[in-house]
Amino acid sequence: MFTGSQSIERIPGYCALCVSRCGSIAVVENGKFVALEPDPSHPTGQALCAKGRAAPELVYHPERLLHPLKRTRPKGDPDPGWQRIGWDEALGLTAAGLRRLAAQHGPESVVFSVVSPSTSAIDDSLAWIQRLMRAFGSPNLSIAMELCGWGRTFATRYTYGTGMGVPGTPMPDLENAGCILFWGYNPSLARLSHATATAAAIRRGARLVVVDPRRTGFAGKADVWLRVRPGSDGALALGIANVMIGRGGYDRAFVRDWTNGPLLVRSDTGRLLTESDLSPGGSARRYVAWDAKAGCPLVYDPALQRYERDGAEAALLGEHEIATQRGGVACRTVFELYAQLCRRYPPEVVEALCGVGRDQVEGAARILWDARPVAYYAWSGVEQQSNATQIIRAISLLYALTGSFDAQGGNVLFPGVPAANVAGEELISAGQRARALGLPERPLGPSRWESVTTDEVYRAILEQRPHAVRGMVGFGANLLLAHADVLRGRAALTALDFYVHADLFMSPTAELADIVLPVATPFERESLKIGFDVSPAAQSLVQLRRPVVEPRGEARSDTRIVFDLACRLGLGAHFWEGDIETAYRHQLGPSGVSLEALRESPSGVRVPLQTRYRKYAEQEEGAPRGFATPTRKIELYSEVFLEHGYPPLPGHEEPLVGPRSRPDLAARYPLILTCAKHTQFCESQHRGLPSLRRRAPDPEVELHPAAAAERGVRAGDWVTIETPEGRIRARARLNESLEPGVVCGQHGWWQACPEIGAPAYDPFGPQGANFNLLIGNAAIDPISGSVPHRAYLCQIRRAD
Ligand SMILES: Nc1nc2c(c(=O)[nH]1)N[C@H]1C(S)=C(S)[C@@H](COP(=O)(O)OP(=O)(O)OC[C@H]3O[C@@H](n4cnc5c(=O)[nH]c(N)nc54)[C@H](O)[C@@H]3O)O[C@H]1N2
Ligand SMILES: Nc1nc2c(c(=O)[nH]1)N[C@H]1C(S)=C(S)[C@@H](COP(=O)(O)OP(=O)(O)OC[C@H]3O[C@@H](n4cnc5c(=O)[nH]c(N)nc54)[C@H](O)[C@@H]3O)O[C@H]1N2
Ligand code: SF4
Ligand SMILES: [Mo]
Repeated sequence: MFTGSQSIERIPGYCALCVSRCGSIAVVENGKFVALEPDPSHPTGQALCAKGRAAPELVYHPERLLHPLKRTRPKGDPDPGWQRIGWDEALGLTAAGLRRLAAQHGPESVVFSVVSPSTSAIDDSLAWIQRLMRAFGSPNLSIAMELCGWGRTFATRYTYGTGMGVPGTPMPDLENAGCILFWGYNPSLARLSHATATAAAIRRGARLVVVDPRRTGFAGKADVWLRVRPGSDGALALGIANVMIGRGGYDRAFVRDWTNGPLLVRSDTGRLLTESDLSPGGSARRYVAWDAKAGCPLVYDPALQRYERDGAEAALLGEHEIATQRGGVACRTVFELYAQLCRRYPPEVVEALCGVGRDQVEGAARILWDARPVAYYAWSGVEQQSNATQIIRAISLLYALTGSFDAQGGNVLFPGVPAANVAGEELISAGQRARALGLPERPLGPSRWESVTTDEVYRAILEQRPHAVRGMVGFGANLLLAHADVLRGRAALTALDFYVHADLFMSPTAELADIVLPVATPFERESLKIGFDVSPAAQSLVQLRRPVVEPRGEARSDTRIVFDLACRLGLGAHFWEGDIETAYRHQLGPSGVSLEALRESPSGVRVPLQTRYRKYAEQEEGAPRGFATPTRKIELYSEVFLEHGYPPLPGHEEPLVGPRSRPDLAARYPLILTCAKHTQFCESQHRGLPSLRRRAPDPEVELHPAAAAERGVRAGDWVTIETPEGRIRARARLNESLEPGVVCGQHGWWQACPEIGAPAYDPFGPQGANFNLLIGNAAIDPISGSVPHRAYLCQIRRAD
């Protein structure tokens, strides 16, 4: 549009800055990006948050990296001696460095460290980065999986055979839910598109249950808010399940037909009873239930998902002496064992363990049943725990009781627009996959899927265990702000032979690289998005996001960097010889949507999709599809866990750094420390954007007025937070809704905002505010390596 000599352009697209990916319109005046506005015609475009509205400040930020840089002075020197170089030299040096490491130490000696797609626009490029990593031959992706995605992506697979809540897996069907359950999840700040859908659901009468130690926005609106003691969530889930089972308020038919609840467990070995236990010719792959009608064992064949006798009635509860080939063995059904476990958590025990009133436990159990179907989402509150895996299992089992899995209004696998998978799983050999760092210690953990924990990376660099890591390719990821053991992390990154890092800003982590590459913001680069995850309507949208303005300086998209680097590494054949358009065409192939059509419709093209429910019951090759687990049922009981020495049922485990497990520490550090994301900023980013920093100038810690008064602390005072690991400073914010023994901090503070005179913070010392200096990597989840950023012990004092 031209008004006089002014040109105003309104460009549809979406804000890619976080997991919400809100539909938006960029306003460009005379070639300058001046504003980002919501696009209500987009399925995720109802609203934008302050971060999205600050997008122009991000694009034009004076400290953006604009040129490739080369270090000229040794690491550890206070002056890195950054020298500006051209892209050709930067990519050449990078390819040479990586090839040398691959030749001398194997490609597994290079870790690919990537910012989480939940906090950034790396979603644009993640599949291509994974493709590069696999084509290169490294199985070591460091992407904060142990803190952010383990529960949603992998831990739930041990129960449902699928992730829950990440792209390509079931999502809460908020539009149709009768009851919404948010467990350690605060979408009001974390995912705006979920927040608007939840607000709409509440308006039409959906019920809401929130489990959170803090009274978040939705906790304030909930029918039941369960103020759980940090890290005791497993006991709470078992306790709610106990009430549901005790009252018969659960979906008995679903549990009987679609979980492994009816299968018998041998009391002597803990194994599922098999047909081979019963008779010489019996199969070890067929299991045994109890036929309630006939009063005798009943063989179950997981391949056909059928019991041996039609019309038989598998009993859910019960204990039976079974005549095996080697004599009688007492057996109980899985569900009997689960119900017994739950009975150890009656409301009064839950009250004592979790700090949640009995009435509320009962109330939650009632709502989850009466107001079903239940749609749920669990996130950071339960991911960053030393008992994360079993908490997530306990919640998964509770959810199974509701029978809402893949039911309308439950958690539904929405259909997706067909597209080619380009993440390159086929490009890495099984031999290389087996070199993922964490596999020897945690064979069921993230490394099974080529995701490694940061602690594993630090150890492999510093101690060469289980093998040496000498190189790193960083696409964002601010490891030294995002992860525990900060000082060890700094030592590790300093010790790398070769580290290349692509970023928007020179973060404290980037500062330790040999080569730094400038990345374009999402508003300066094109990207293809196939489906927006949160609803069927959102899933049907394919959009080619246009760049709003040209990249500043020499900044390039991560995708461009990946394709160019691939060619330099001799991997061009896997990357369409560097031609991104052809790669997009390949990706879009199965969808039937052309790149031309997408260019013509910048608001996106909708591909009609039909949502089907309860797909587990659909017939496939003569049997119901079932679930992708060993028993083809939802696994309340996990034999896989048993085989690896972990409890097959998710009994409650105390947080490893907590008042109950470490009374010795609790005497000196009497407060329970948790943390939460910041409304104004994503993780360790955005502190330099004036409009955001003005609203939140200082790092804060929330504490109860009573805890504050006891320490002579008033609102706004600077305090120190101290743990056995370290000490930092923050400003006290009083919060009456907390349990008085719980405090809640913030992570990610390092960057200054000179425009408003707001300071930087030392990431490595006690005068700074790097929360993760407070957390160690010693006490972690044995299965996943998750680190307890959400349940630790600390002391707070007034700062002098
Ligand atoms: N504004 C903003 N949005 C973001 C991000 C951001 O940094 N800022 N980050 C993005 C990323 S990477 C992610 S992973 C998502 C995360 O999104 P969320 O998981 O919603 O993030 P949080 O607010 O950190 O944590 C959710 C809640 O967990 C609670 N909590 C703390 N300890 C416990 C506990 O022991 N048990 C339970 N049940 N709850 C607990 C906190 O009080 C908090 O309200 O958000 C994404 N979106
Ligand atoms: N105490 C505590 N620690 C936590 C958490 C917590 O809640 N509490 N949350 C954890 C979680 S859930 C996560 S996901 C991690 C997050 O940790 P990280 O994944 O490291 O995420 P950020 O700190 O948001 O950003 C890291 C860097 O990515 C850069 N960046 C942003 N966008 C892009 C892009 O498009 N391309 C490239 N190349 N770079 C980009 C930013 O400039 C920044 O320097 O932190 C974890 N650490
Ligand atoms: S919630 Fe905010 S930062 Fe995230 S995509 Fe939406 S507007 Fe962007
Ligand atoms: Mo995250």
